[in-house]
Amino acid sequence: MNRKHVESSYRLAREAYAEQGVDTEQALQALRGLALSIHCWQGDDVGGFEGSAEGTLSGGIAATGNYPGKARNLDELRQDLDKLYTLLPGRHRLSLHMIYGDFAGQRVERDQVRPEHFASWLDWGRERGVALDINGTFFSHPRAAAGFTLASKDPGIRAFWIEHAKRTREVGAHLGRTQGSACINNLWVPDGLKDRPADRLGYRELLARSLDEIFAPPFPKADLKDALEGKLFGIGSESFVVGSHEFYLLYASRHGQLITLDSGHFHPTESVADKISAVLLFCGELLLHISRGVRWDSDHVVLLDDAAGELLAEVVRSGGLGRVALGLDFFDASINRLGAWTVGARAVLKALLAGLLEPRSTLVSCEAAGDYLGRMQTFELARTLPLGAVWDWYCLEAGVPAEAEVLGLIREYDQAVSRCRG
Ligand code: RNT
Ligand code: ZN
Repeated sequence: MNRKHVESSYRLAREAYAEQGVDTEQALQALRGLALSIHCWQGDDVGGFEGSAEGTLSGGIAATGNYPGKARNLDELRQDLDKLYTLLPGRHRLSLHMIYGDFAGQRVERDQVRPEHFASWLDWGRERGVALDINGTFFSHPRAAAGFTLASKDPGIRAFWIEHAKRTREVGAHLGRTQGSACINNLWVPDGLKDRPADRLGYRELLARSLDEIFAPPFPKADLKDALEGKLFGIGSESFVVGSHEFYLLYASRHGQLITLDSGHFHPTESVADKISAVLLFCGELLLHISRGVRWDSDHVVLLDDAAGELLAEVVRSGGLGRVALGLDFFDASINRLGAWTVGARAVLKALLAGLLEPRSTLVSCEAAGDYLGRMQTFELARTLPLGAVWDWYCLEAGVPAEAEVLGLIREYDQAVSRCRG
């Protein structure tokens, strides 16, 4: 990539944006300060490294495809992550699941996981300036095989998962305290029914009771922030999900947790972007799981499409920068996994940049004046402004490859590393 060329394209782009009242330098400054929370589970198809035969994914989520080269252990996952971070401009967090602890070949039950199992992750993060987030793992386990965890009518199963959730909070608080940056603990459980339920209320009462127990121990918000992720349906829970969006939204707003909005967890015609301003008004903060559903909650790699564009632009428009945690949640096993990660994470950053470069004051003043044609045409004009030139410049300035260089680097890694894994 010719640096001179990128630089002169950027200079022209800067002028084009300036004509629309947009300061590209200010937008890039804002983007520089934003951290995504990269989901570790794209690297091994949500398998984790518990050292057991229970590695098959369950709980109504599925990673389809059998592209070679997935990470088979922590070292390989970290190797892939190191490469990934060289391909992303900016400094980004890493989101772990409890099944990614460093168990050193030992079988550690989910209700026994402790902060020390994440000591090597803390070292890893410290060396790289990467802060960690956490997720409880309430799936891919014999005690979740009946489809229920925290809302189970079996008291033994429920107690087991309540303990797991408590352990997850302990791990999260330890991570947050040690790294000096609050760890977000996201809780998602698959509980639900395939067919028409007879006792919705009963299950929801149980889930609420479990949450009350889980969140009873107080932790400083500076160490730990808890988030709750609802869902419309999953494979095997087509008719009823106990932890629906309304359930968690109300629970979270009443008890001070964050609501998690996963872009794949709503009806396909429902706008997740529209929810951001509403939630922020009353909750102050929220967590996104940025994903791309194709017909259903399919967790496809995020692309710079209309849905991602609207979602991330709404974060900017709603004053959500710094208040909306930007988690990623997709997993594609049909292509090189580093490639999936890179394309998806960069797409989110591009969507954020597009949001930051929106001719905001023109749009808002047109709207306020009832000039809806003006607003419409300004949105249209914004679409063809030279976003790519600003993005490439941002990447080069950050010391990472411009857009046209990405594919070659992933192919190189595919040949030199991924495909050698057998
Ligand atoms: C499942 C939820 C959940 C998971 C991850 C692996 O539908 O989206 O966030 O994808 O925890
Ligand atoms: Zn999610």
